[in-house]
Amino acid sequence: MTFLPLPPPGEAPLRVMTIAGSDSGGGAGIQADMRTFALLGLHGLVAVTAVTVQNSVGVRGFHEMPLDIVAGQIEAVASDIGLQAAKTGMLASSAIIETIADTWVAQGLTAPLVVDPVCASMHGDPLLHPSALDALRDKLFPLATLVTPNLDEVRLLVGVDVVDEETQREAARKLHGLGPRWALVKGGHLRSSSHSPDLLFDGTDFHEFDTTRIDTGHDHGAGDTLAAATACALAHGYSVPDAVAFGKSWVTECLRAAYPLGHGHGPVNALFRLST
Ligand code: PXL
Repeated sequence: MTFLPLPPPGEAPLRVMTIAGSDSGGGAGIQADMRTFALLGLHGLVAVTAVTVQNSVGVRGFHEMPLDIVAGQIEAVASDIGLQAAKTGMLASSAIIETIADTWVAQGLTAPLVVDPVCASMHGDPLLHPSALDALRDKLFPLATLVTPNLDEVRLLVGVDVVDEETQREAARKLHGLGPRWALVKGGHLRSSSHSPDLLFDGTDFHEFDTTRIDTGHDHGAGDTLAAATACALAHGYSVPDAVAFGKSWVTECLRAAYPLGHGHGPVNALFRLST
């Protein structure tokens, strides 16, 4: 694959912010985002929303950050360092989502924003209070350049059970109707398929991204990594379809290089970049 251009040493790289939760196992969340940012040559900025207590087997619990700390992290870096793109991951509660949306608007931020509407871990452990779905749809989606739900999140957000191409298109239309400029319905959880077809929609045109499924039990952090790499490409000025194509090829290589860890699911592996 081709990577993104690297900044010359001594010159400030483009900045991309993750607004997300910490994963103590280091596989997903902020830790995955920062790995992808760094290995693609961007400078990562962070607003921590929650600290999870988890390992490769599951999420044991999490602690939410106070709202002023969530807002303060965004304000501090936006007003000083500046950012060319951002992505959200685990947001935990409606109050945190509202705080992020209000801060984004108050700071006058116009950078591309990728919203990965994380609802649960791959083990099925909740990472978002069910009561927060309204805030996600009503407050954050209208600010998003791109939303990237998986099929479980699609069901929760727009009530569509994606089982084939037609229902995937219906889901994309409904998601787009909630206000983001683009909606990506990820097909990676269509386990019956030998392909991983993702569908991107801007209200007019559908774009399909079809790659062969990488069959690995070690795909912890895959969604985060796709959204993070897509945000990096958007920071570089890529169009949304080109940025998604880039993000998809990045996560595919990370999946190919995934490794086992602990007794459960290992993470996707952005470190593959160090050996290419
Ligand atoms: O992969 C989604 C995700 C995002 N953020 C955090 C997580 C997970 C999955 O476990 O723990 C913090």
